[in-house]
This record gives sequence, C-alpha cells and structure tokens, in this order.
Amino acid sequence: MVLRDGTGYLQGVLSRKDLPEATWERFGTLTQETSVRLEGTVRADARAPGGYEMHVADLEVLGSCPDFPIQPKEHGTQYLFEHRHLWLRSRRQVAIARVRHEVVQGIRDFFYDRAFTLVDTPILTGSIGEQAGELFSTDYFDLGKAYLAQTGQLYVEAAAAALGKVYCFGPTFRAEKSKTRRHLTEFWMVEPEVAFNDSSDNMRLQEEFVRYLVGRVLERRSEELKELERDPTPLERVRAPFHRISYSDAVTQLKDLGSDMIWGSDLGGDDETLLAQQYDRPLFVYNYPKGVKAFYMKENPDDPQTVLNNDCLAPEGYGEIIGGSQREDDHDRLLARILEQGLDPKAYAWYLDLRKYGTFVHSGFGLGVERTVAWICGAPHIRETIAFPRQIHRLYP
Ligand code: NSS
Repeated sequence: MVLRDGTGYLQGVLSRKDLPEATWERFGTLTQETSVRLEGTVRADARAPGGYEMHVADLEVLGSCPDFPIQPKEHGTQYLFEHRHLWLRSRRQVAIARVRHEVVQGIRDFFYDRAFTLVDTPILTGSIGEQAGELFSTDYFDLGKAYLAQTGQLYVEAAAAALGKVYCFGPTFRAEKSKTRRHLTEFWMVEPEVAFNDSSDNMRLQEEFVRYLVGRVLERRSEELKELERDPTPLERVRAPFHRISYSDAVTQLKDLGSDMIWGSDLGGDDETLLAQQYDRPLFVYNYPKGVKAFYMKENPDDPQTVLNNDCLAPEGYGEIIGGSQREDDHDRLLARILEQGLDPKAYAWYLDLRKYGTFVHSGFGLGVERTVAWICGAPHIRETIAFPRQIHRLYP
C-alpha cells in the first residue's frame, strides 16, 4: 500500500506469513484514504519509489474511509471543485501546493534579502485602488461603505516615503464578472514600491524577481515539477534580459499576426496569449494609452497620450503576471486624473498629501501569485493554484 504522511510517499509492504492473522485481516479491510498508524522496519530498496519501503509489522486503523468520493478515475472539473476539501489530498494537488509554498517563501526571501520592509496594508478601505466597477463593498458603521482592497498600492506608496523600499503581500479582491482561466475574485498579490525608482528601474526589478522565483522552484521543487509533468526547458530559458516592446509596437505586431486590435484599447487575454507566444522568455509591454489605465500612473512626458507603465507577460501563452508603473508624483496632474475618472477627491486627500509634502519619483508593481504559480506548474487554469478558489459561481467549500 502507498502511505502519505505530509513529508512524502512511502510504499508499505505487508506479507501474510510475517503478520499475525488479526493484522492481516485489518489490512484486508483498508480502503483508499484510511487513516492508519503503522509499526515496521524501513529498508532501502532501489526499486521502491523514493528508494525506501516499509515492511509492516503492525497496523492500527485510526479512521476508516468508506467510499472516498475521489477515485483514481476521471471525474469532471465541477465535481472535483465541489470536493476540493478532499481533492487537495491527491498527488497533483499536493505538488501544486508545494510549488505555491516555494513561490511564496521565495517572494518573502527575495525582498528580505534586498532590505525591503514588509508593510501590511488594510483589507477594508475607503479609497478605491484600481477600478470602481469591480468592488466588493460592505456597510461600515456610520462611515458609509467600506471596500475590500483591490490593491495595497496606495498605502505602500505612503510607506515608501518613510522606509524607502517596501512591499505588501496579501489577499486582494475583485468583483470581476470574468469567467476566464486567469481570474479569481480573491487572489494573492505581492506589491513592492521603491522610492526614486523610475519605470526602467521598475522593469529591471521585475526581471530579477521573476527570474529568481522561477530559478528557486527549478532548484528546490524539481520533484513536484516532475509529478506535474511540467517540462522545465521553457522555465530554464527565463533569464535576463526579458524582451521589451512598447504598447504601440505591440499593436503593430498583433495586427501583423491577424488580431483586430486597435491602438487605444487594452490588450485582451487572447492578444496577450498571441503576443507572448512569439517570445521564448517573459515579455514587457510598456507605455500603454492613458485612457485604459489606472489614475495613478505617471503621464509619459515624451508622449502624453501614454503612461509610464508596463505589464509583464509570461511565455507559453500564460499572459500577464505583473502590472506595474511609475506613479504620478505631480499633485495637480494627479488631482486632474482623479476628477477625470469620476473618483471622489475627498477619499484621496491623504494620497494627494504624498505629493504635497516632499513628493518624489517612485515606482512599483503587483505580481499575482496564482497566475505565476499556474505558469510555473504548467496548469491550464489558475483555480487549481489556490487551496480554496473564489470565483463568481463558487463560495464553497
Ligand atoms: O490590476 S493589476 O494589473 N495592478 C495592480 O493592482 C497595481 N495596483 C499593482 C501595483 O502597481 N502595485 O494587478 C496586478 C496583477 C496582475 O498582473 C495579475 O497577475 C494579478 O495581479 N491579478 C489577478 N489575478 C487573479 N485574478 C484576478 N482577477 C486578477 N486581477 C489581477
């Protein structure tokens, strides 16, 4: 039988002639996912998976398991997600969880080693961080509506003025009615913010960061990648420099590839896939039209129709894993953008203060954990990369 204890898998060998009759009979009653306590001798055996096996001398059933709902056969996706609390035990899901864990630890180590300070930002917020249309709200005592944070960015901008290099890392929420393989309503995002970094510095930091995360998984989680049947070759190509292409050039290239994309609209998921497929490494698309991007991005002084931002697209069709930008550091321009987008300037008084009291060039970005893990694992949909995904039609388990 195959045993799992959270540290790995082990084959248990039971032979009738070496066991008391009662133990042999208990063995006969075992079903998949029964919880057991065993005694025996562990021996090296080159033929056994993992190089060892256990010769069992005694066996106690701790928790029987009649009719485990997930059998080694084809179940539909819907069924598996309804049984997510049990599906987590399967080998593929265990491997994905371990890769995610490595990515998360890699994120913390990367920033710690580079002297960034972690600043935890609020989840209940009064100021909308990204887009008004995609908010979860709740009544907040006498103060009206509170929103679940779409981003911690506005707060890490304040913290960067105090601490220089900072980041926040936590769950973020988007009431997006998207049912794509790239969207969750609750996802984890890490958001560094650096005082005095401009947009080019920002891209260099992203490059180093993504390369580090991928390298770390390749180095420490090769067993899991094997379990996932993930070909590591494309991941091994993730080296600096990443490709860089302006939004305007991306539109030209997409048109040549047959897309009906026009200048001025955002890149859709299909466009991102098509574009990213042309490159063997992650790709930066920079300086998008102002009209499709958030209010806080700095206007490009060389072309006021565009902003100093970038997306980072993962190869193999995975598309956007990072959105980043240099921030508008001019008080009056920022206020004008807030008004233009119909946002309430009162809610942003504190944010505007940052431009009033010693403003400074600064930049940052957000990397989505689930999209990054999906790409590294080669998973077709990001919902498998978080233990309990939240989607528009899913709130249980
Ligand atoms: O909306 S982003 O492009 N940018 C921000 O939120 C900025 N405030 C980040 C910053 O500059 N500090 O989202 C960033 C990333 C994006 O590239 C995805 O990887 C991920 O967050 N993201 C998502 N993942 C899963 N599901 C959804 N709905 C989602 N939305 C964004």
